[in-house]
Amino acid sequence: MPENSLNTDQSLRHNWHAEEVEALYDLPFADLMYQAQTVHREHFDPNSVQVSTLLSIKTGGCAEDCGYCPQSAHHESAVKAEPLMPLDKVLESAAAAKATGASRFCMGAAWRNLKDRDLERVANMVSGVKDLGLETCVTLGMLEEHQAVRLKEAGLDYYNHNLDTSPEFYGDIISTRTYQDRLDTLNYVRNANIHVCSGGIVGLGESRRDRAGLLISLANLPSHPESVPINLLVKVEGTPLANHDDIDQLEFVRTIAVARLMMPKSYVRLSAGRESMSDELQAMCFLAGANSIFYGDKLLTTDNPDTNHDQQLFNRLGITTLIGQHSAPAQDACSH
Ligand code: SAM
Ligand code: DTB
Ligand code: SF4
Repeated sequence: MPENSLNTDQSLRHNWHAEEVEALYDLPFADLMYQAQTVHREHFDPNSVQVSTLLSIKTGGCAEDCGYCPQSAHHESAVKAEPLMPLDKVLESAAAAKATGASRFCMGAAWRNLKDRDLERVANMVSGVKDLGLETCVTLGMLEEHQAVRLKEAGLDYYNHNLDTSPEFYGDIISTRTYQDRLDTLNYVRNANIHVCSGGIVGLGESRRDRAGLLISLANLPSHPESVPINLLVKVEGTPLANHDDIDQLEFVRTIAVARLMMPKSYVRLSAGRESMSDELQAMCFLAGANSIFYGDKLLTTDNPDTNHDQQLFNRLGITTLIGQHSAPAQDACSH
């Protein structure tokens, strides 16, 4: 498949149902890992991981009430609201990311939705980052159709917008926008020929059925997202979920493995939460089929493992990062 082609392979399944996905989850751990690793090797180099760098271009003060998020104005976290970052600062940061070898630069804004008054400023950021020779990604909340078209025209490669959890559990976590709102945004992004990055969070207090439900919602989209971030809840003081019980770590690995099996050609990103994971748990996630991470000391507002540590881990595991080059899957998976 040529560089930048979209993930529309019709041989991929879009008709998953709950019982069969739960049956995958129920497999003995070794069998699940074996299946996931086998499928992973059919489509990707198992020793290669794609890395993206994140920058918060508009921090805090968000109108949404997402229960996990330190940037929501509804919660009393230590994050303070800041205005949209000026273009020169964004480009400075992108140039620094490029110098450390990042291939994709992801800009995140704590917005409920993109306002037309900010559209041109963000479009200029996208064009500026693109001109530096980086792949571009933004996550700005809900989009309207014309905004997706404008961002594509500015040079946007990826739009991140997560479904977060199952449709059934969603209302326990977010009340200020609906699941359908999120699906509408993904549809506009796809129609504008922008690569879709969409995943969710594990550890919100959801059941296994909900985790399966999230993966079904993602896999049963008309095309699989090219990139599927699986976040482990980062518990932040002041958010409603700050004192939640930890999820069983093997259940997290199972979720990565099931995502790999259901969306075999998508990049599965071991996303937020790595700071609280041991090297061994991360290694198990890579074995289960995760092949992308965020690289850099910070996510949006919370800590990420430092880059030296990540580099050492990759060295210990014999993993090549796709830093400084476009990722090239082993066979015919869509290119990133
Ligand atoms: N405001 C935009 C939105 O919600 O689409 C973009 C930024 S938002 C921070 C992007 C994603 O980060 C969320 O959808 C959620 O999945 C993830 N996220 C936010 N806070 C998190 C936390 N504490 N732990 C894990 N993931 C988190
Ligand atoms: C995604 O799924 N995870 C990233 C990215 N997309 C934008 C964000 C994680 C945020 C974790 C909490 C924080 O740092 O504020
Ligand atoms: Fe706002 Fe996004 Fe945080 Fe929800 S996840 S509160 S939309 S920044």
